[in-house]
Amino acid sequence: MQTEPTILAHQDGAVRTLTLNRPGALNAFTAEMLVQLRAALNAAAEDAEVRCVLITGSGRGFCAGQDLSDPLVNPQLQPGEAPKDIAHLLDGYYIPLALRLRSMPVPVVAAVNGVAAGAGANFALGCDLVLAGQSASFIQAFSKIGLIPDCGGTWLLPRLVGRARALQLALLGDKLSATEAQAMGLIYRCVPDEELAASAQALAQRLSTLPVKAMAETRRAFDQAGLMEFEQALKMEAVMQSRLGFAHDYQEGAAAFLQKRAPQFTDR
Ligand code: T3D
Repeated sequence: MQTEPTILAHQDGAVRTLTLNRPGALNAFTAEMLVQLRAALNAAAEDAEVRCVLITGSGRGFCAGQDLSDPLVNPQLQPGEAPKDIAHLLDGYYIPLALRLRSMPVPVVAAVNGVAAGAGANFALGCDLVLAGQSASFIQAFSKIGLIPDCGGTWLLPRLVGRARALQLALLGDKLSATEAQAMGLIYRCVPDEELAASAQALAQRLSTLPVKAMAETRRAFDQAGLMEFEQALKMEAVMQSRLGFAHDYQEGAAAFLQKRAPQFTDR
């Protein structure tokens, strides 16, 4: 077992950076790592000092998805041994992780520094803004091992790039470069490798100064509106807007505009 933490946490101002830290296996997820990652996200969510989370990988990869040698999934069965039910892995680890990520009270930026494959790709795509270094890539590796996209892939991919391209990515499982991912609308932006860390940090610092409560509500509204009729979405917007209208950040934002000064947002 790895002695170093599989997730490193670092605070810089109001930004909490979480680094996936199993570089020898391209940061592939083990059960222990999935637990540590969820705990780190929980800790960030509960810490009032954190106004943005930044997730990246150590070494040359972002995350190669599920660690296929992890005893939790290892399909190299001994004679007479029954196959493991993948549902335990998804119910116990990936679903709580994906739900935690998607309900963070602050914006989450992914800085994809290398290959993001399988659940590693879909974990990155579940973040709010995805930046990638030019040499990074995205692979829906599931079809190559006889599985479907998980960690939210079936929901995220068609919404991000449309059904035709989602099927192309999922069925062929080809490596998509960061440049192609940006052109396809799968990610926010591709930047030169040497600029990734600084660009991601600058973006996260900028987000941390903005009204983060409204951002988390925007994510929630987008996720819910996709399942609604237009009129329902309008009504949902009115309910959320009403709540935000009573909050400090709106009062502060509007007052600061009228007083021609910089706003100080504090809601979370
Ligand atoms: O039961 C279930 O599995 C359910 C869970 C599903 C969720 C999923 O995420 S399914 C998808 C799982 N991921 C994959 O299938 C990706 C497997 N990895 C690759 O295809 C390649 O490694 C990459 C395309 C990502 C990168 O290729 P490359 O050539 O840059 O690196 P490499 O040499 O293949 O890998 C470097 C090391 O990382 C290597 O170890 P070694 O030989 O140096 O000791 C390799 O074995 C290890 N590694 C990479 N991916 C994984 C991994 N070890 C365990 N699991 C991995 N997923």
